[in-house]
Parts: sequence; structure tokens; C-alpha cells
Amino acid sequence: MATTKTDPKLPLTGNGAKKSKLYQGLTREQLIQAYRVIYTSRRIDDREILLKRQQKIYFQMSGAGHEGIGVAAGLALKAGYDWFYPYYRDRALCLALGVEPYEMFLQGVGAADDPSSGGRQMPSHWSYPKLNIVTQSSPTGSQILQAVGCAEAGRYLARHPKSAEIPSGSADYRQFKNVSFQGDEVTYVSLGDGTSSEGEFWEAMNAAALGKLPVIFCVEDNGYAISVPVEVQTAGGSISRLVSGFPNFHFEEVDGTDPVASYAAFSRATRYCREGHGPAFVHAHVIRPYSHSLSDDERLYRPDAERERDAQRDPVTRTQMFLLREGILDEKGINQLEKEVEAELQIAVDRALAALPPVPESITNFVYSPDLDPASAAFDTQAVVPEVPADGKKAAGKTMADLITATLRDEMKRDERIVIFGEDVADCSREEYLKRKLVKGKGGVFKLTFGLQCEFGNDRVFNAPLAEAAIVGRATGMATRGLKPVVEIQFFDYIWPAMMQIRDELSVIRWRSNNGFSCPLVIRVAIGGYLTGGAIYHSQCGESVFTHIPGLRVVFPSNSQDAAGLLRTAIRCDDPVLFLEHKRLYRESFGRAAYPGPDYMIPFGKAKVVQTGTDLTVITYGAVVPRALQAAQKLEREQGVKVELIDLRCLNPFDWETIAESVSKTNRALVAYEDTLSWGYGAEIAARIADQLFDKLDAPVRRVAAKDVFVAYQPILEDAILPQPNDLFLAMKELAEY
Ligand SMILES: Cc1ncc(C[n+]2csc(CCOP(=O)(O)OP(=O)(O)O)c2C)c(N)n1
Ligand SMILES: [Mg+2]
Repeated sequence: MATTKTDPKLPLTGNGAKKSKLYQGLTREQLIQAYRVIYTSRRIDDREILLKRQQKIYFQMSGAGHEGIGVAAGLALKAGYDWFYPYYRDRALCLALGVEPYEMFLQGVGAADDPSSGGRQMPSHWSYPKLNIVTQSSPTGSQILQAVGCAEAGRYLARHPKSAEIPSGSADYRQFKNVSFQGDEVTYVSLGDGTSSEGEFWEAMNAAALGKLPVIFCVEDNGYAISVPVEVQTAGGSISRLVSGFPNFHFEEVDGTDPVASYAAFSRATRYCREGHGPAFVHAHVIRPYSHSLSDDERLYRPDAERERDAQRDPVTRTQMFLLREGILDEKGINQLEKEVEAELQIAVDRALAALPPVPESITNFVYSPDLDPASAAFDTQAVVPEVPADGKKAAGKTMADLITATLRDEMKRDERIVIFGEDVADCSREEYLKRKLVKGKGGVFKLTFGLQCEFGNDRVFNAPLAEAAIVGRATGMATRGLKPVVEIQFFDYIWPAMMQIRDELSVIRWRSNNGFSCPLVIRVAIGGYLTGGAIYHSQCGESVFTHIPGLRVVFPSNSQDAAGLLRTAIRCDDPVLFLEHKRLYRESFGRAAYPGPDYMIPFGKAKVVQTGTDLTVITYGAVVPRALQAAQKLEREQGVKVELIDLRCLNPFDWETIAESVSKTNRALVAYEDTLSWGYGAEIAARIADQLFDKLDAPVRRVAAKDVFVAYQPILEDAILPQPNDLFLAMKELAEY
């Protein structure tokens, strides 16, 4: 698709005017409205700068120079119908979509009533649920993949309209997740020229092109990323040239300081997307007259001549001159409009300065869903024990892998909002091979999703490009719209490209938007060692990195039945969940069980006492559970020491009550975990015991864990690195004897 170029040097469109004349489809009234938005946007920046200097607000980020493209996008798209992932320079876009100046000033002062975040985020981090403006963060570019997921969700919902319904009596996240879709909605996402260097931008472009998704990528190119000029940032200096090879795209390159030309570009882009041809790319050349932020002084790296050249293209003066030249407004009309805006802003500032700040007690509100507590009794259901077969033999125990698959299957039957994607999770992307029965299908490198694509179709189970940030980012966008993605990260060791999405987006979307948005979803991850043949990049643990993130539930089952019950809770709950599946336990003979039925759930934060004892408490989880059990049984056999063994099952929340009760009884505690010893998950448990149960202890709290090195390949080394039954045995014995 060729790029449609508008020469930035051309004068603004048209001259001489009749009242009925249209300007690229815009009426004279719309142009006056556009100027009002542009002028208002600039004056809000000016007022904020003043307020910051008076120390009445705490940060300022301007949209100056970007108003032309912003207002054009706002005029071409529909608030509350299309979806918006804007970045911090999109003040004019937000105003054009219907955000009130007062609401922007509320953000500056950090008021309790600030609709974007209730005082939790910096100004210019837009979030307006009623307008479909989705909460934005500060990391450059982390919104882009979510926009792709948002567009995917819109298309999925249009194809599966029944999934948007809330079945009566469905006691799950769907009660609190209203879903809306239009069928032809477009998702807007914007970014700066510098941000186009982020890998996530390219992952998003690829995903949008692959899926022919209705996303408009708007690059607002002001030539700088703080002090770094575009030729140092972008090879060849033109992002348009670099992306021109992406298939299925419509491309526009436009002078973004010209609202009329920008509107024409956006209208073409919007039409292309709405009609379902694919994504669009709008490259808007803009200016940045106010330095990067109030903390930056661009005179340190830009000479006056360059800045003056930019000033010639200022969208405020350009648009004003255009209105005068076209006879749309005369000088009096301009003055009148500007006076009205000034008066409106004065009232808005005064009101915002009088607004109440949030109360400190509110800080923990909305870290998690306020509506559905996955630790509550609602998630405590009985296992349905299968009847003994007629021949009297016990039903064969199923592996953890079997029961995870069975649980996924039953949940997919129950809830059409569930989609599964990741690397290799589909049976076969080339569906015709399956249809012609040429292949059996793969269904995951560990085969846990085997058969699900065949059963539920390839728009519910599909392979994703090899890009972990994209898997989590797209899933987050989908979940924001109400779908329930259950995505897979193939190996825990490869979760790190998704870390920005997990740490700075997924986990904090509800909190930072003050409950305006949420994105409950499940990330299944194969984790752990004891593999004989894994190594640094296939055998690591590292769960404490994730339990350290507020807003993320972390689950780590040790046996089949728990895996089934906890996975179902993870899927039906209203929070994002990291579901850690130990690879060594997938097909272990330890902990096999019959399928506990299609409604079996275990509440989060409830430990299981694997065996009761009186002499010492061992607190552990995951693959250390069977090893600790082996050690405890040996200790009892050989020394008569009775160990109480606690399997935490869920790491956030965790079951402090069961730990406290047990340690109060046994007076001795050993915390055992597979991850490296120092700064590990057990350190927190040990610290809590020392802190809160000090009076009960007859011995120091001990830990057994991996050596502080990575897991090695050679089995002799792996054995020496990871905690073994004998290490656990010796530690238990020593503690019992203390
Ligand atoms: C991931 C990340 N790295 C660095 C920053 C700090 N930072 C904020 S804005 C910015 C420059 C962005 O430039 P560009 O994308 O061109 O947008 P502009 O501000 O010029 O509109 C940087 C480096 C950040 N917010 N996020
Ligand atoms: Mg820039």
C-alpha cells in the first residue's frame, strides 16, 4: 500500500470561502470547534505551567505542538464507540473526545475526584472509561500491544456475540465485566518518534499486520525524544520508510500541525480500518515548542534558529490564520472565542484547586478486585469423586498435565470469553492439515493444550508469534475489553521480555485507574528444574520476583487435584493470575488424582497440610513438596520426629493463619523452596515468623533452598545446586535436635 503524502510545506487547504464550503469534509462550525480545542489545549498547558511554578501541581507534561493531529483524530473517530490508547501529548485528542478541562486540572492537583486515577498517576496519563480512553502508563510504548489486543477483542466479540452475555448465576468475573462492541470499531494508539525504537512497537505492528486488525498507529514525530534527534533514533530518519514494508497497512504521512490535512489523513485511515481491510499508520510531523517537559530545557541541545523554524508551524497560530484567511472567523470572533476559553479555564482551575485530595486510607483500594475475592468461600467447592467403576477397580489417577488440560477444556465449554494463545499452543496453525487428517496436532511443547484447537476452533486457540511481551500485552488489551485470555509462556526462563507488561501494566491497571479498568487474565507458565537435562534457560525458578508485584496473584500447585482446583479459581476470578506449573510435576506419579469435576475450585491463600506433626513445621510448595515429604517420612521412621508439612499452593495471597497455627504448636519452622536461597520467597515467610511468632520459637527459623547460582546442565551439578531430599532431611533433623 503506497503512502499518501501531504507536503508539509503546502499552505493550509483552501482559500476564499462560501458558507457551505467543506474543508476535507469539515464544516466551518467544525473548524471553529477544532480551533477551540487547539486553543484550549495550549492554554491548559500554559495554566498548568503556571500552577507548577506556584507549586500547586506537582508535574507538567505539555501537548504543545501536537494539537493539530490530536484534534483531527478526535474529529475522525468516535468517543465511546472507538477505543483509544493515547500517549501523554494527546491533550487535544482527549478534549476533542469530550474530556473536560476541569477533569484535566483535577489530575494536576491529584484530586480524589480525578477521573483518570484519583491522584495516583501524573497528569497527562489519560483514563476515561466512559469515552473508551484506556488508562495509560509512563513506560514509552507499553500501550501499543494492548491496543492490538483491544482490537482483537472487538473482532472476537463481533464474531461471538453470545460471549458478551452474562449467563444468569455465573458467579465469576463476568458479573463485573460489562462488555460492549460495535462490529466496526477502530482502536487508536499513538506514540512519539523516539518510542518507535521500542521492540514492543515492532511486535505490535507485526501482530496488527498478521491479523489485519483495525488499529490506527499514530506516530507523532516532533523530531526529538527528549534530547535525542530523530536521525540518531530511527535508521534513515524516517519511520514511514522503515515500516513501509508491512503488509495489509494503509499508510499516511502528514503535516500534523495542519488540522485540515491531518483530518483528511485520519479520515482515510479510519475508513480503511472500519471497512476491515487492516491496520493504518499515520506518521504526523509535529513540533515540540515547550521542551520535553518542565524538567527539560531544550535550549541546551537545540539552537535558536531550529526552534524558530519550528515556531513558524505552530498549530495554534496556523489554525488561527487559516480561519481568518478563509473568512470563517474574523479577529473579533477569534478574540471572543479565546476570551470564552480563558473564562472557562479560570473557573475550571478555581474548582480544581478547591477539590479534595484522596485520603491516605484509600491507598490499598483496587489493588485487587473489590467485587470478587478469590480467597472467599465462593471459591471453596467440593471435589466430585468419580464413582468406582463397575469392575470395582479404582479409577486411574490422572497426572497434573491431564487435569490442567481437562480443566481448560471444561472452562472453555462453560465460558466463551476464554481464548488461549501462546507459542506452539495450537494443534496445528495450518488448519487444513488437521481437516485432511494429515497430522495429529501438537498442542504445546508439553502438550497441555492438545486437542483444544480442534475442539473449540482456531479463533479460540491459536499460535502467537514468538514474542512474550506481545503475548501478555495483547492478552491485557483483550482482558480490558472483557475477554478472559489464558495465555501460555512456554518456559519461565523466557518470561522476561514480558516483564514490563506484567510489572507495569497488567498488575497495576486496576489500581492506577482507580478501578476504571481491569484486566483479569491467566498466564500459565512452565517452571522449575529437577529435569536432568535442563539448565540455566530451562530450569529456573524465580517466583519471588512476581510475588513482589502488588496486584498479581501467584499460584504454584504441587499435585494434580490442586492444579485443577486452583486453575479454575484463576480463570473464574477477577484478578490477573500467574499460574506456575512445575514441569517436573506434569507427569510425576506423585500426587496423581481423579478429575475432581467441572466446578471444583480451591480458594487462593489456603494452604494444605500434607501431613500433621507435632515436632516441627516445614513450609514449602511446588516440587519441593514431594521431596520434603520423603525426607519427613524418613525422619519419622529413623528418629520418630513428627513433621507437620505445609504446602502453600498459593503464594500471593498466602496462608499465614495455617503457618502461624502450626508453628505455634511445633515451635520450630523450616522454610524450603527450589529458588535460590537469598532474597527468595522463603525469606519473607521466615521474616514473618521471626517477627510475629518470636515468642513461640524454640529454635531459629531455618531455610533450605537452591545455592545462589543458576541451575546447571550436568546432572551432578544440578543435583548439587537444587535442594535434595537429603538436604531437607539433614535440615529437619538438625532443627528437631536444636
Ligand atoms: C521505557 C521508557 N524509557 C524511558 C522513558 C523516559 N522517557 C520519557 S519520554 C521519553 C522520550 C520519548 O520521546 P518520543 O517517543 O519521541 O515522544 P515525545 O516526548 O517526543 O513526544 C523518554 C526517554 C520512559 N518513560 N519509558
Ligand atoms: Mg518525539
